[in-house]
Amino acid sequence: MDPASKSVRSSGWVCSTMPTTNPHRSRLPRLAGAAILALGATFAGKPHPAQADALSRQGPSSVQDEVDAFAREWASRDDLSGKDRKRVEAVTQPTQDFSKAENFEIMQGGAGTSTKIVSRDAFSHFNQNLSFEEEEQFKLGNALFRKLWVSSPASTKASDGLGPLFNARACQSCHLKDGRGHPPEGDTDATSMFLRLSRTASTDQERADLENFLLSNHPDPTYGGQLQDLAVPGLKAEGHMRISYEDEEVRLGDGTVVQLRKPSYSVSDLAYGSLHPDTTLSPRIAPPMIGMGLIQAIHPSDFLASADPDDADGNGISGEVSLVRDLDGNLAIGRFGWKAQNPTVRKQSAGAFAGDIGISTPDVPNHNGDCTQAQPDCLDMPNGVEASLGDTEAPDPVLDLVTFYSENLAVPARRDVDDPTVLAGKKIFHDLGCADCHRPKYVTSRDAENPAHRFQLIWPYSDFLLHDMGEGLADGQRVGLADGQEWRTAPLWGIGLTETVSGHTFFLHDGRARNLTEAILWHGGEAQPARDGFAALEAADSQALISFLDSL
Ligand code: HEC
Ligand code: HEC
Ligand SMILES: [Ca+2]
Ligand SMILES: [Ca+2]
Repeated sequence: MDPASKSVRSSGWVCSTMPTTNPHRSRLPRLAGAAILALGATFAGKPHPAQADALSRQGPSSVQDEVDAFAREWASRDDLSGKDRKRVEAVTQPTQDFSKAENFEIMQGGAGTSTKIVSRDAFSHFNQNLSFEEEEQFKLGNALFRKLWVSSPASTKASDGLGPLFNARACQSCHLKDGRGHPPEGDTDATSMFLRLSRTASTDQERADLENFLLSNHPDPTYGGQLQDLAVPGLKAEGHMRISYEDEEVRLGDGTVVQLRKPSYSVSDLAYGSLHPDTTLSPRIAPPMIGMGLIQAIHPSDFLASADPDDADGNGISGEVSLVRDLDGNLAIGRFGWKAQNPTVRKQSAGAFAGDIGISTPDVPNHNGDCTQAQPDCLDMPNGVEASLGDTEAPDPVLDLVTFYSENLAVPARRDVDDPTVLAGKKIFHDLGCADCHRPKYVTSRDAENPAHRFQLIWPYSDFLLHDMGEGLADGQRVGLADGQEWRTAPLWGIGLTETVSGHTFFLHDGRARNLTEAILWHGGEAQPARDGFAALEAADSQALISFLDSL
């Protein structure tokens, strides 16, 4: 069956007489297609040659022109006819009626939403509107996502090349059950979490590279962009992440006292000397894997339209679009990662192969991952290239399949959408201003690469913009346009199934929050008024808000 027609028919929202493809399909393929080739530019600590080229063609003085041209190019929903545009505007307006569930709200991931019985596998189903051939691709991708890479040389030629430095041997080790990671418990390794390393720019050239979006940050000169706590036999791991927590008491409006644990991070057992004095540590847990292809299918103009970097509307919220470059040197919107530093699932995945597992792919072809020039033993370790298969450790189609898998994990259906407590909580969510950042709904682009992701009404509860979240959540690390206090609004779909899927309820970028209440109480900066509103609620109202989140 033609996947396009299938997706139209099974979507409740889309009227079946509508054409699914836009006659003017011109722009998104460039963004999604070219950006697909994007490279983990930070690994080498230098701009990729293609990006440097793009810059020398244009000259650094034109970067503002380039940003302006990008904004003009994506000023409106060019994928929609005038009539469609009106319809989309109407359906994505925030609701005013909290007496009943909204139409199609239950199918929060559009036609691909998984309606399977809730279980530990709730995040592991494929989008329900994939074609049969695509289901097969998804399954192959799943096997590669779970595959344990081994060190070279090995008898299993197609599976070696691990490291030499690495954090885990498989994607699945961190994204267990396609769910979220958690901080290490006790002295165990930081399996589903790691530290990103980055230092401030120290020369004019380095500052210019940041301003021109050629790099998102400057890695530590010795340890690179990430601390790997594991290494292949014969090589020393870089060191270990240490966390210590300090309790802080917060008294809520209803008199309850909540203990928040404030983490501090350090590294121990550094095997290659000290870190650069300006290097900062940014802890990150692995986010859940659902709905990523749909996020990728949101039209760029939707991000630009909700951005308000100078807070022109005076609501205290100044979301900023994360701009990054793709491999061709073109600007693209950063959507993935806790600081929205990656434009595509493919780039994020190639970066994970390189930095987290130490496996080269056609997009990030160096075989020794995050080894730096200051780690010559690491550079000298054998690699896992098998010439008969290709010239990287994971030659095509490994990255294609893993990317396809990562793009097509279905968002689970909502539960209890018309429960009166959930509806009351939903109203509180809107009244407190949570929805100002956690934007409920979008209709994805008709130009999305995969027909299954086109023109879907989706409910990720995020504007995917960067927000200053205050000192409490700050990591002090700049990544692209995100400064040390800024984070991407975390999407909330599926959040109520965290315990079911992952067996824990650790939230936020470093898993410091032990439940949803703590996660909200950590909000500061632009979200301070919303947080204070929450803290002042009567017990029944805060319980209703939590019930709403649990139904997502
Ligand atoms: C060592 C743990 C670890 C491994 C292994 C790992 N990831 Fe991740 N993953 C993370 C973390 C941490 C993040 C958040 C990164 C950030 O914000 O900098 C992430 C983010 C992502 C995202 C973006 C999620 C979002 O919500 O924006 C995708 C997609 C992803 N990983 C795919 C993969 C794939 C594919 C692999 C295997 C090639 C993989 N990951 C291996 C830890 C891991
Ligand atoms: C100014 C924008 C903003 C507002 C307003 C806001 N949030 Fe957030 N929210 C964020 C950002 C950014 C994060 C990610 C922060 C981090 O991980 O450090 C986040 C994270 C969360 C998380 C944890 C998600 C996860 O995956 O770990 C929850 C739950 C949450 N917000 C709920 C709420 C609720 C409820 C409200 C209203 C009381 C609210 N937020 C208001 C921006 C906002
Ligand atoms: Ca390798
Ligand atoms: Ca490293």
